[in-house]
Amino acid sequence: MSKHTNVVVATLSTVVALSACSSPQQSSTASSPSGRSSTSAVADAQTLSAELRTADGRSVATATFEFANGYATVTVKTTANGILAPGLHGLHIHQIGKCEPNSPDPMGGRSGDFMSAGMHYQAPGHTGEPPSGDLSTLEVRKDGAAYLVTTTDAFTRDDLLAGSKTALMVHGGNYGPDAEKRIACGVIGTG
Ligand SMILES: [Cu+2]
Repeated sequence: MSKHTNVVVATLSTVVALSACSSPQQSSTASSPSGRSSTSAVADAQTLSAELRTADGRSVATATFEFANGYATVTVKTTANGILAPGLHGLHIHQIGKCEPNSPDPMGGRSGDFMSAGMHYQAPGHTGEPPSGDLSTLEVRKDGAAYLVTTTDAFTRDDLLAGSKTALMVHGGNYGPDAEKRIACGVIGTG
């Protein structure tokens, strides 16, 4: 005996999920921050930036820090290909806003490129690891380009501008001896 089999075609309602991940906010038209800042009238006043250069003065990347809603959105984008070596690079805010080639370590260590920027930045009252200024690793493509957007609430805008200011540093690598090298640096400021 052969049975007649009804083939039921289940109609799968195709839910087209238009990737619902929120896209990064456009930087140009920021909505008004939730009105606590009394001194600054424009949204741009909440943004800091840095231009990163190599020790021999080549411009290699720009960085912006947008402060809103209690955290910072950090964007790092290369402006020239072929300067940064492909691979992973440590990316940190260092404690002193200086980017000087062949400069002395303020702690008395060896001189070297960008050493006068000091150690990794720690926000007031923070002592633990990782330091407040440690950011996500910068991944550089084979063509030497990189683009990173990350977010942190480990410091405020005022923190980064206080005292001797701060600097954003790209290291030669993420592990091993290259991680010690400081290959691109930019003072973080309002410019
Ligand atoms: Cu560093």
